[in-house]
Amino acid sequence: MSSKPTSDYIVDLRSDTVTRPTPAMRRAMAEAEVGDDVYGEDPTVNRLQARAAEIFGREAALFVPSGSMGNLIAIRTWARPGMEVICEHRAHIYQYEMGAISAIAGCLPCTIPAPDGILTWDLVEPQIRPKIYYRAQTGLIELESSHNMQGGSVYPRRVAEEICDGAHAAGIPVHLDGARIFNAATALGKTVAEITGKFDSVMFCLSKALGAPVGSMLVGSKDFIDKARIARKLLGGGMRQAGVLAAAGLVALEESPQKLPVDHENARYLALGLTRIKGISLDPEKVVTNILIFGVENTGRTAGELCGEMAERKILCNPTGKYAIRMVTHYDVDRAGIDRAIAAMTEICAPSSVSRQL
Ligand code: TLP
Repeated sequence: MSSKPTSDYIVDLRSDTVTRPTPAMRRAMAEAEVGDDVYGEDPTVNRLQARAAEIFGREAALFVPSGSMGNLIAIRTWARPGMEVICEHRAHIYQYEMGAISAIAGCLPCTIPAPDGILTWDLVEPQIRPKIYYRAQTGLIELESSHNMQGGSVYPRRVAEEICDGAHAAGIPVHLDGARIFNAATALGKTVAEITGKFDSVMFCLSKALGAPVGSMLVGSKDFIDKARIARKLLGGGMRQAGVLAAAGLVALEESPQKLPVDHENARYLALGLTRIKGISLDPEKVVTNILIFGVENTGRTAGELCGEMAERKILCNPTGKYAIRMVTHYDVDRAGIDRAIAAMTEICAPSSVSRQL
C-alpha cells in the first residue's frame, strides 16, 4: 500500500493544459482505428470531427494540432493580409500567439480594452473602419470566452449575439476563441451550441479543461472548414495517423464537460480562501469558471517572488504581470490540493513572513 503523504505531491495550478489523459483516454488511444488523415482516411479523426460538428450544431469540424493553430487558421481564412482584426487588448491571439496574427496572417490587430475583457457592440462599432479603399479594412472580429487573461470571464449570450448581429450587418465575420467554451457554457447553464450559434467559426481546445493530451477543433460551415483544411496543410498541420490523438479527444468530448462544475466550485473556493489573505486583491464574485487572476501588490512582494515561494512548497502557479498571479483549477487538482494552496499562500503572506524578507 503506498498512499502519498498529502504534503508531498505537486499541486499544479499553472494551467489546465497540465492535465494528464484519463485511463479511459489512454485505453481509447491504444485501441484507436487509424488511417492517413491527410487523405481524410483516419476513421477516428473523422468520427471526432463529425461529433464536434454535431455538438455545436454545425455543418463541419476540423481537428487541428493546437488552439493557436486553430485561431491562426480562422484569421487567415476570414481576413486578407493588410486587414485589421478587432480583439480585446488581452486576447490570447494578440498576447500569446507569437504575433502570428501579423507574422503569418499579415493582419493588424486592432485591440480594444474592455472591463473584464468583455467587448460590447458599443465598444466594437466605432473601431470598424469606413469602407474607403485607402483605409485598412476590418476583416474579422474575434472574441474570447472564457477570457483567459481576464480571469476566466464569460460573454453573456446577449452581448456576444449583439456583436455578431452588428458585425454581420456590416459584412464582417466573427470568430470565437472558445479554447474553454465548455467552461463558459457551464457557467451560463447553456449548451455550447446555444451560446456559439451566431459565430461564423469557433475554435475550442480538447487539451485544456477537457483533459485530452493534444488537439483543438475548428467548427463552422462546410465551406469554411474546406478552406481551413487547406490552411492547416499550408501551416504544416496536416497529421497522419492522428486517430490515436482523436480517440482521446472523443472521450474528452463525451466525458469531461459534466465534470467542469467541480473545477468551477474549486476555483470559487480557492478565491474565497485567497480573499481572506491580507494584501491579496480579488473579487470572488468574478470567479465564474476555472481561472482566477489576483493582485498581490499590497502584499509587498512581486508575483514572481510569491510564485517562487509557492513552488518551494510544491504549489505551482504563474505570474501574469509584476503584481498579478493566475491559478487554474482542473481535474488533476482536488479539494485537498486547493486547501494546500490556500494554506501555503496564507503562510507566505503572513506579516512575520514579510518581515523575515526585509
Ligand atoms: N492558453 C495557455 C497559455 O498559452 C497562456 C494557458 O495556459 O492558458 N486561446 C486561449 C484562450 C488559450 O488560453 C490558449 C492557451 C490558446 C488559445 C492556445 O492553445 P494552444 O496552447 O493549444 O496553442
